[in-house]
Amino acid sequence: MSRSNPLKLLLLSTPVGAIGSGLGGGVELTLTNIARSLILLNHSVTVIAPEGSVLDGIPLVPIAGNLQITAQSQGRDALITLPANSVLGNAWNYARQVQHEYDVLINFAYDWLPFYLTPFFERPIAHLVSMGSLTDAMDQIIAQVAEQFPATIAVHSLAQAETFSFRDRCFNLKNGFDLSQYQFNPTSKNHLAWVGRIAPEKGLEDAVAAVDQTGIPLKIWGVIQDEAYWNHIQASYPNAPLDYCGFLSTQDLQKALGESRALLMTPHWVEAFGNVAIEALACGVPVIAYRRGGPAEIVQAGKTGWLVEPDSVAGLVEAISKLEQIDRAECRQQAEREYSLEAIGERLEIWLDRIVQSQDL
Ligand code: HBI
Repeated sequence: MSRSNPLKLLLLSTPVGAIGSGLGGGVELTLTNIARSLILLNHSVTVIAPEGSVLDGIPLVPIAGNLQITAQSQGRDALITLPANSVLGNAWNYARQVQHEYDVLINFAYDWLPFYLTPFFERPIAHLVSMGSLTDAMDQIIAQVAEQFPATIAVHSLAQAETFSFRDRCFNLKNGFDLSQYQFNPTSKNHLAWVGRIAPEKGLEDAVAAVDQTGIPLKIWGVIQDEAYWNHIQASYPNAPLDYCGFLSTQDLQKALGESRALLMTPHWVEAFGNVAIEALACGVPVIAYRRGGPAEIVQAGKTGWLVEPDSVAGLVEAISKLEQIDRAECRQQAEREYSLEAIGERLEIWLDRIVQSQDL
């Protein structure tokens, strides 16, 4: 579906890491997929990102300077900080100079500056907020933009929007993936999967406790972000059948993940979306997830996986025993129906049209 009047779009990435470094987390994949989706719709797309970023076939403006520290490592009362010669400041100074070459700017940074600068720009800025509420200063500045520029704030799930006071002014973009990168696997080997940063908010210990009871091997992929936490889990469950498989590229991960009986998602925080849930579904892998945050809005209980009482290991064990009720082809079909580049493309068109129209008034 291509639109009548294509837009010239400038996408500004996260300042916490170069695209392809893994430092940027989920938003690296999100930005790449949204850029691809917009190009499929005939828009012209340019991306601004920290130097060293890699983005095949999409015009990229590298920005030098010092990376931003991550927002989730701050407390609720964290001060707004910028390093000297910040990538964030340099990126938005560049954007100010070139803004008239574009129709809409799209901000992917979960940082104070882009929101503060929005009223000073002569071109509309659309903001894709990548996490739930984390700090008072961010909540306040995003609320101000949501108030002054209705329709410009997008989120990945209703649960994420619920964490903010401006929940009713959030457009639910969900997410979208290039599903041609994911191979449907109709059969599985006898192991379960867990994918994500190994850190306390991700709740890996619950998945380990569940397989310690069921005896089904658990393959684990992801960066060990908190070594002490990982060592504590291993010490607590010395006999659990665990297999740590490292941090893989999308291509290698989807191949290995696709052989799993199911993906276990055990977040202890409100996961804004849960990209790995879609990656699993795209490979035909059912998802067993706590009924919490983004994954609870993705999994269709009894059809593409099971939803479990949050923090209930017994619930995880019970869901694992019901996996044969799930048809793996249904999992792939849900990914294609709701989370393909075409599907998010339709949502992007609605979001951008509303912003362009509110400008014309
Ligand atoms: N922290 N300060 C800051 N800015 C971001 O853009 C940011 C972040 N932490 C995590 C993050 N982005 C991405 O990993 C999101 O996908 C969650």
